[in-house]
Amino acid sequence: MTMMLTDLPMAIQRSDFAGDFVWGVSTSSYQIEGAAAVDGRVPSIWDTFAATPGKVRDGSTGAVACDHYHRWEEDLDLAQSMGLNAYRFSIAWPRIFNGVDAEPNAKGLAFYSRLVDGMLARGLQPWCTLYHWDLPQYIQDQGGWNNRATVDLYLRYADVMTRHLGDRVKHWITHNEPWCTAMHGNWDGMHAPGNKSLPLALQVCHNVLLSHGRAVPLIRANVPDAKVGIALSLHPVMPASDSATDRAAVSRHDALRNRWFLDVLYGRGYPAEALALVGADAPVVEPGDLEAIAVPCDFLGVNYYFPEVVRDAPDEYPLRAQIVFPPDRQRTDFGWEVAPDGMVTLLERVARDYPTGDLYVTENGSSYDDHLEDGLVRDTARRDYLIRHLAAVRDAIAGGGGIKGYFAWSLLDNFEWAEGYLRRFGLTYIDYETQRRIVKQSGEWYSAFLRGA
Ligand code: IFM
Repeated sequence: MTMMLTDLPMAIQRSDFAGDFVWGVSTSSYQIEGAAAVDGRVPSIWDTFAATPGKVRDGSTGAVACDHYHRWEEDLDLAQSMGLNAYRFSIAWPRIFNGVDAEPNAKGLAFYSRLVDGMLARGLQPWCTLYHWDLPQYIQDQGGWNNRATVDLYLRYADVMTRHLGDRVKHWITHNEPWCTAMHGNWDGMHAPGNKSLPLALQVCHNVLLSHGRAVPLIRANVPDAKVGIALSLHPVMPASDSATDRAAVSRHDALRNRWFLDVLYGRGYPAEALALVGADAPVVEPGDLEAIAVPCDFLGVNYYFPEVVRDAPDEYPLRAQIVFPPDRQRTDFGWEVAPDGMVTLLERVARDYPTGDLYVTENGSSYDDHLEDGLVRDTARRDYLIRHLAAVRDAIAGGGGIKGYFAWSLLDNFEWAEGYLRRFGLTYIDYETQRRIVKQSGEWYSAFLRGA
């Protein structure tokens, strides 16, 4: 289905949003930094996973990626030239600690210090994610997130980073998309470390959420004026048909996909509906865990990409529900449905049902098969996706969702996990042969929008 330009809410402008609205882009360490063995960085689970034949579709790794570790000044210049006022990045834990009992690595700390100073010098508010999936391999070798001791290692890492950067970084995100850490990493095995066990995934999920809950007071103690939150990947869930069975399947799917995170973070414990479905596969929860996880935060980050459509599927364990892909939907080249209305539904629902404090869209973006032609990348579809989703944010604000900022995914094309370099999400094209950066038409549009042109 082709979107006509006339269907677009072209009238959208920056002045439709509050003057202090946060306009950013999101990035993550393993996806852009490269320099895998430089300045004392040790392997992460993604180095190991990507080096395993068959795990990443094009056989690639993040060893070089966008070489951002060496080209960060150029990349921050790009972000600044787009007219952004914020920049979301993550720290590579394997650059900071090279062993369980090691002292922090001064070169790793210095890199992030330079990066943050570079943001501030360019008028970019730093938004730091502590964990975006690149767990040090030596921690995985001791059980990774399935081992409760990893929570303590994470707290030590969070302590060091917030002491080191807290004088300049005020916005902290404990984890990016714990669903992916837990479920892709340990249930379907699509991500590192590649396990395939539901009980393992649920225990990992619990330990990750516990590490979040325990880290929040520690971050606040180190950075008194900190704003702390977590970024969840959430999906509105729609029924494949109007049948009562498909609608019941929606509730079951939503219980694990969304409420498993939202309910526990906001003090309701794990949803009874999901607990009944997973039965003995539920995680071990120790006394005090749920209270720790439900620590009040300053904001919630919502990463929105697409709705999930589900149907009743009695044979599917544990949810008796199955995701389907209706053929009549507009989709990106990655096959993800383009549904800005879903973002309105999702943001309004989260704001209505949970005491989240401020909401930020911490990721939103689209992957298309871009081509560099005559020095230009005419990614009209991504530009239109961006316009329509910004209009959706505006509509969700009008509908009562207290959304205070929007971060596009992503500044640069990058290593898209199990898809390697086959998927491009950037507002800027990367020519991986030369590492040349070319701002795409979508990036030019975002820039014009931000400048009020
Ligand atoms: O590239 C990822 C990112 O690391 C986490 N959120 C979704 C993006 C697109 O798949």
